[in-house]
Amino acid sequence: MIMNAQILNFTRLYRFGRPFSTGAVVCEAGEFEPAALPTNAIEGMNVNVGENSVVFTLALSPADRVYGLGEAVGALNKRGKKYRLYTTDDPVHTPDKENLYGSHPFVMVGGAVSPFGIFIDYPSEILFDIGFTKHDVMEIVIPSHNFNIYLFASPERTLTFMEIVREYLLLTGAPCCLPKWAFGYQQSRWSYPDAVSIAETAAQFRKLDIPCDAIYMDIDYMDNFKVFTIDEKKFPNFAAFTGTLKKEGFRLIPIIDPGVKCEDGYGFYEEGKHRRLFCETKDGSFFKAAVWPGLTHLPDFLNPQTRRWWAGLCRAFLESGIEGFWLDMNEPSVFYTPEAMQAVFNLVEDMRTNPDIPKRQLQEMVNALSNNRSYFKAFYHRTHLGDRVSNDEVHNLYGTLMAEAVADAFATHLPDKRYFLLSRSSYAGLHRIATIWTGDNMSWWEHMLSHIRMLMSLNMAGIFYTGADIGGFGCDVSPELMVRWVQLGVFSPLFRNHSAFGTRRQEPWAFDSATLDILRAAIKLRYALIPYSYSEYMQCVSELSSFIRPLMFDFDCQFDVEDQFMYGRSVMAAPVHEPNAAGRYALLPQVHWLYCSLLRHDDWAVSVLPPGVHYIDCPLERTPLLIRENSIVTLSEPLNYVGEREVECLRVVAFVTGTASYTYYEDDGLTYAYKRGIFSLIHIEIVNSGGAYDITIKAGGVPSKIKRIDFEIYGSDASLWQCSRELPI
Ligand code: MIG
Repeated sequence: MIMNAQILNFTRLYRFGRPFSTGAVVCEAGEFEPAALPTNAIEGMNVNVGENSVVFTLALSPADRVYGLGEAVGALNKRGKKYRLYTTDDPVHTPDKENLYGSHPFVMVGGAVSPFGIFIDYPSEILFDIGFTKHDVMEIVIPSHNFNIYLFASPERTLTFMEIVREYLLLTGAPCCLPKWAFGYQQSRWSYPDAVSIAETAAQFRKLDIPCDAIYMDIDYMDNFKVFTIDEKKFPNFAAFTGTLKKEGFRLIPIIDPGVKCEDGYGFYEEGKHRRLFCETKDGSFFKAAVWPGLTHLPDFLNPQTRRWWAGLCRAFLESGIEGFWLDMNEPSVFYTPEAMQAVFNLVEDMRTNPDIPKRQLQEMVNALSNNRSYFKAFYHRTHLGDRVSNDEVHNLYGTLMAEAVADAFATHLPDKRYFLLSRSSYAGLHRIATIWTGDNMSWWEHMLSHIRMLMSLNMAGIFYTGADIGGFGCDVSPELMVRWVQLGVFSPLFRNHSAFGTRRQEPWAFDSATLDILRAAIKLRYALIPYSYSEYMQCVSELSSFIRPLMFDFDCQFDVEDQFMYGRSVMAAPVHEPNAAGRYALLPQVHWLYCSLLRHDDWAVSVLPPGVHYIDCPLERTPLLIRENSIVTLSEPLNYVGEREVECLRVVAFVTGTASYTYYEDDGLTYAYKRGIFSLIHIEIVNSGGAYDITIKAGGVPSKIKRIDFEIYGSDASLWQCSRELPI
């Protein structure tokens, strides 16, 4: 049966069969009328109900663009590729890959057709063939008869892509607001295995005058990879250690993996077994999955009791001063099962006596060991009603449910504190409680471009604050790639340098001294921009409009620009992402732009560029940044870490040919007081009156800590005009 209902502003819900309730949607459809089975089309898409599937097809014209799908390998415009939405741990993101760690089944189509969006709320595999098999056809295959599909379309008027994103966020909820320190630089490595190496790393940052806010603890902090343990030999007094670091401005972010090691006497394993909180096989025994700890059981996060239990296990960390977690392997990732491994042993045994067995057979069998789909069909969850459902049927929810458990721990134990929660796997709706990074990229130039594209696509899916491993996770990074990536990182909300064990060290000081100086300058630029970044982020969340956007969303662009993006409303990033370049081409749409090439946060070379395609010079030691005509950017002196001291002087850099106005937002950055209206606003208006500038400043909300604003205003000929104003006025 299919029902449909008109909800929100321009959303239509079609319900096929009896969908599994995924939790992705926050808004209730309410009462709605059953409609006739659409034998032919929904909003121009053909609907084909097959025996085991429903297939939507849509003809694409050359001018149509397709955006969305959140985390995916490939172009921003999704045309020309196949995407399989089935969460998986794939550490090699080559262009042929169809799926990654997340599932965000939301796409928008527009160009020849008036823009519209589709969100398919279905927690298992969906195939999007977007002009791959047939160049001019998009085909969506849902191998089920039970799902919700939401269409965002208006018969009355032309929607913009941004309006469709906003409608999607009305439906799935506002992104959660991370603490302000999340906008600092973060250092990670697999691993800093003990307190000594973490303390040394922290000390290096301060000694070398490089700002940093967080250090990650990868899997080696645990006792034998047993989740919720801390190896006491490595961390003799964890709470005291956390406290000392926090005083120096560093937050520690430990990793949590889902698999619970099967080891007699290990309390959490015993308890989970006893309370039957682990996933089971068909016959009711606990499913065994090999991951880092060896054999483990997977917590059944679909079961609310498991989530409550898990939230309780987080408590000791929170009591030790932890304010953020990093959730890994929650697709879930399974290296192998004992049965699958046994089959390999059997084959090897057969090969001893039978030389005719081709070696390739063994090779293939070994390759198929990790994350084989058969595993996910072989274990079951318990729903809140007590029914059983195979993991495969709800596969894409596992990571989000794990994140929900951890988010609950924060909500329960630190109710007024904003937390930092970074998950690898995600499903639509995760953005309400957590965020993601884009997993195991490589130190490849190509993955800088991926990073840029995913920032934009993930922002469309509501994940405003996100990023990729800066410098690349796998492989060795060159100093030049590191520099360019950190310069991109200035505009990547999550600014985390992370790398895998066995790879070249990637800390800022791991290269030559010239590289260190450039990296330091770029990181300081990032910190100088935090007043703008944070103010923009908070306002974008409250307006439900993406923080990072492709140019095509804000301007008339004849074609897709995939390697530049708007970072908030005033700034465009055009990172250099190719080797041996001393600049790049940039498309500057519609208005004039102030091109700034920054040697340091306080050393800018500027020029005014008219609309068009320009080659912008940008030697290695400079970070490129563009300010939109009639826009304002707010900066401060870079601190060593967010909150080191009160920012009392705001620096305003503006490019004004007519009138520019900006609302600067500020709050405590740590609690939910802003939800109760405890924040301050400074409205700034600058009018270029030919030769001079008229500045108006108005305060709103609670009194701001800002005592002075220093203005640096550039006019149409790039000449600089400076002045200062004391506050309050
Ligand atoms: O199988 O914890 O994506 O960030 O450093 C690899 C070790 C497991 C994968 C994560 C990566 C992390 C690594 N993990």
